[in-house]
Amino acid sequence: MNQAVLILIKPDGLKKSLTGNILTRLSETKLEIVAAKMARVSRELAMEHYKQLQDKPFFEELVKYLRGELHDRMKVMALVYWGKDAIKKCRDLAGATNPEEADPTSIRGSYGRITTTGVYENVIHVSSNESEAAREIKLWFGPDEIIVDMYPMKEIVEKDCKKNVWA
Ligand code: DAT
Ligand code: MG
Repeated sequence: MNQAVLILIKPDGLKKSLTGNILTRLSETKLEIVAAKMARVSRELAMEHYKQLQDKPFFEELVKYLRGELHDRMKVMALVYWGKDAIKKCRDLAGATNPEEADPTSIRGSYGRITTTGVYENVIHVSSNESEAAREIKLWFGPDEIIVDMYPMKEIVEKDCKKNVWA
């Protein structure tokens, strides 16, 4: 069964110039990339993304980390990978949440670290299951940004909606 999974290259991954290395590692999965963009991360988006963890003592630092406040770049690279067992394949390559415990050949084991203030800088986010993937992908992408139809959508007509076009 084809699955979709959200991958975020987090601000530490971008700052360390790891985008190419990470995409190369992920290409080992032979999955298809069906959406990709650079995204600014508002505080609301970061809090919504990690809402399951809102009661954890590290939540505030985690939100700052995802926003890029710890790496002076307020952006992440967001991608959707699509294919058979996509979640397990990507999570196996990513490695354990704690980068010091992750298999050293995994992405997090190779490139992650725990800061002296206790932030797990683990380079990438990978959705943990199908329902989380659906929630996260709909949070980060609109239907027109994904090149396969994976979730139900509807057409709406927005009146007097302002948007930027090329001048
Ligand atoms: P994962 O990212 O492997 O799905 P998660 O969803 O449990 O792990 O946690 C989300 C992020 O929160 C994780 O990538 C890093 C951070 N985190 C988790 N546990 C932590 C801890 N004990 N201390 C600091 N940060 C933690
Ligand atoms: Mg998770």
